[in-house]
Amino acid sequence: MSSTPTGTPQTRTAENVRPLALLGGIPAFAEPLHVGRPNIGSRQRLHERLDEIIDRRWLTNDGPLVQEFEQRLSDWIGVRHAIAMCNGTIGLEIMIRAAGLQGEVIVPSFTFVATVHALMWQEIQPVFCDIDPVTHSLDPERIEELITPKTTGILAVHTWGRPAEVERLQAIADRHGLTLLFDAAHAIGCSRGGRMVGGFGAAECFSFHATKVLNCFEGGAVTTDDDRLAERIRFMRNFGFAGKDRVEYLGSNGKMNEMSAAMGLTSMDSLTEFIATNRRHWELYRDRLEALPGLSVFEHDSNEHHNYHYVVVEVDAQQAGLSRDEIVRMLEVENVLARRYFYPGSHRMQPYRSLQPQAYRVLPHTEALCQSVLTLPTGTAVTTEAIERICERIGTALQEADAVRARLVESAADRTV
Ligand code: T4K
Repeated sequence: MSSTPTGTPQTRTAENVRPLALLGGIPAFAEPLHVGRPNIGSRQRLHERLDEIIDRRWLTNDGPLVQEFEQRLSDWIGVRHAIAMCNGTIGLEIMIRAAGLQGEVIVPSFTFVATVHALMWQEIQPVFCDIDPVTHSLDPERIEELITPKTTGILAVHTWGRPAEVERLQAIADRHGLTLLFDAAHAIGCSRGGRMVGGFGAAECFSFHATKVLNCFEGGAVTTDDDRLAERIRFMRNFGFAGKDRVEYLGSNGKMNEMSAAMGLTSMDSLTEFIATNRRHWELYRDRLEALPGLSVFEHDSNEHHNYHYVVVEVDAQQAGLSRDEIVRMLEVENVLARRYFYPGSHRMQPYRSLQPQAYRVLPHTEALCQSVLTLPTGTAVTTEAIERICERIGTALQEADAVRARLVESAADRTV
C-alpha cells in the first residue's frame, strides 16, 4: 500500500503493528499526519471560480464573489450582516475597535493567542478570566470579580466550537453596561438553543483560515444584527472610507480578496459533507479512546448543530499511566503530529508573561487544561483507517506505559548530551 502526506497507514503486518515506533517499531505513518489539514471541496468548481475572477479582472475590494460569500453566510447564520475579512485576527481587531472597547476587557487565557493579541494590539488591557473545566469557555461565575471602573467589555470564545454560555454572559454584560463580543473562530455551523452562532452579543468574529472547517485560504468574517456597528466595521475594513475621497474613521485594510472568497464559496458548497465526515471521525475517536483508562473526548450537545472540527482529548495522567506530553511525544515518533492547543496558555506567552506574571493565580482550570489537553488529526484528509491506527497506538502505549516513559526519559537524556 502506498503512503501519502494525508496519512495513509503503511501496510498493516504483524511486524509493524507492534512494537511502538518509540520502542523500535516502524512508525504507523510513513509521512506526518497533521492536525489542521485543509478541506478542499470541488476542485473543478474552485478552478471555474478562479477563471471567472481572472476573466473579470476584479481581484479584490468588495468584489462579486466576496459579496456572494457574505450573502450566503448571513442567510445561513440568520444574521443581518456578515462582513468578510482578510483573516480572523484582523476581523477581531476591527470588531473590537468598531464596538468602542478600550481600557480593560475580560478575556479567557485558554484560547489561541490571537484573541488576546487583538486587544493588546490596540493597547487594551486583557484581564484574564478562568474557564469552566467542562465547557472550556469563560466561567460566568468568575467574571464579576474582575470588573473594574475601566472595564468596557467581555470578549468570550466559543472554544472548540461549543458555544459559550451566551445568556449568562449577556446578563452580566447588561448588568454592568459592558459590550459583549465573541471570538467565534471555531464555531461556524454551531448552534445554541437552536440559534446559529454569529448572532450573539454585539458582534461575533469567525476565522476561515486554511485549517478551519470552512476555509478561504486565509479569511474571516464579522457578523452582527446591529446596522450602525456593521456600517462602522465595513468602513474600518476599507481604510475608513465612507465614500469616494471621504474618510470618516481610523481604518485598516481588512478586505477579503476574490480568490479567498472563491475558496470560501467552494468550501461552503461542501460544508455539509465536511461536517458529516468530522462527526463520523469524532464518534470513532470517542468510541475508541473512551474505552481506554484516563482519556476523555470533549463532548458536544447532540441536540444542537455542531461542526465537530476539533477532536480534543483530555488526559488524566494518573489514570492513563502516561501524561499528555508523553502521549504527544510517543505519537510524534509514529508520525502523528498531535497538537497541545492552547499550551501554555496566553498568560504564559509574551508580552503577558512579563506584564502579568501573577495571572496564573486566578487561572487554576486554565493551568490544568493547558497540561492535559491534546487535539488529534481529523477532517476530510484523514481516513477512518488512520484513526483506528492512531487509537490503537495510543492504547498500546498506555498498556506499555512504563516502557514508554523509560524510553522517553532516555531519549531526553540523549538529547542533552
Ligand atoms: N481566535 C481563535 C480562537 C483561533 O483559534 C484563531 C486561529 C484566531 C482567533 C485567529 O484566526 P486567523 O487570524 O488565523 O484567521 C493554527 C491556525 O493558523 C489558526 O488559524 C488557528 N486559530 C489555530 C488554532 O491553529 P498554528 O500556529 O497551530 O498553525 P500551524 O502553521 O502550526 O498549522 C496547524 C497545522 O495545520 C499544522 O500541523 C500544519 C497544518 N496545515 C496548515 C496549513 C496552513 C496544513 O496541513 N495545511 C495548511 O495549509 O495556528
